[in-house]
Amino acid sequence: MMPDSNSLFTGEAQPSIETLAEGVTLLRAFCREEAPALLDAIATVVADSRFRNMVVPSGHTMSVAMTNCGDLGWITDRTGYRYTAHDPLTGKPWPPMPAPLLHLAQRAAATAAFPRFTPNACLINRYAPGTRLSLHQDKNEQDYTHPIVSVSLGLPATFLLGTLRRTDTPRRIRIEHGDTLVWGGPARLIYHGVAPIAASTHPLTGPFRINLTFRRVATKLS
Ligand SMILES: O=C(O)CCC(=O)C(=O)O
Ligand SMILES: [Mn+2]
Repeated sequence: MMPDSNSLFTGEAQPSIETLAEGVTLLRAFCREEAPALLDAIATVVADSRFRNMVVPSGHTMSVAMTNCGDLGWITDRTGYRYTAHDPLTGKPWPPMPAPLLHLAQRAAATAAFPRFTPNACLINRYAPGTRLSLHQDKNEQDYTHPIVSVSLGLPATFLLGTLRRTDTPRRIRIEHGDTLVWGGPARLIYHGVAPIAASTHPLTGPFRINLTFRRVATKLS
């Protein structure tokens, strides 16, 4: 990646690669330059499958608004968490994964030493100020050989980086626009979450943080 000369003047972080734990890599500013194109691609997805607040099995409505692109999309409703090929709101297949998103995910995974990542699902999360995601594992994929690639755009967040044990206190990692986090291998099933987002405005996303979570889901789900 070219050094970002503007960042010398704006105080933005320089691109860097940081190993946070075995199998967990933080790629700072990895997609900051291409963020406008990524957001354009996300807008095309959202035009067909809009953001919605899903209900978890307990009946609670999630504060984070979500949609998906790719062959499969993650959903939750009163009956549980799962992947589906169709958007339950439209009855149509989820929008295809736009090429700039797929290529970004594959570049990020390769940079983090996962060279053969072929995501078939991308969950798109939209956080307004005050919204949060409680500590969880990504474990509905039924294939843990591929990593998770998590791309953050817009408002900053505090990512809660746990371990394989739910009871361990998570580390608090500040994540900014363009940062990309990859976890896999021995870290594939780590607990993680997002602390409540602070109120602010971002030039590209306004009052939101947008997160893309790329996954490889087993296609023969039991
Ligand atoms: O927004 C984030 O940084 C994490 C999202 C996440 O963990 C998920 O969608 O499963
Ligand atoms: Mn997750």
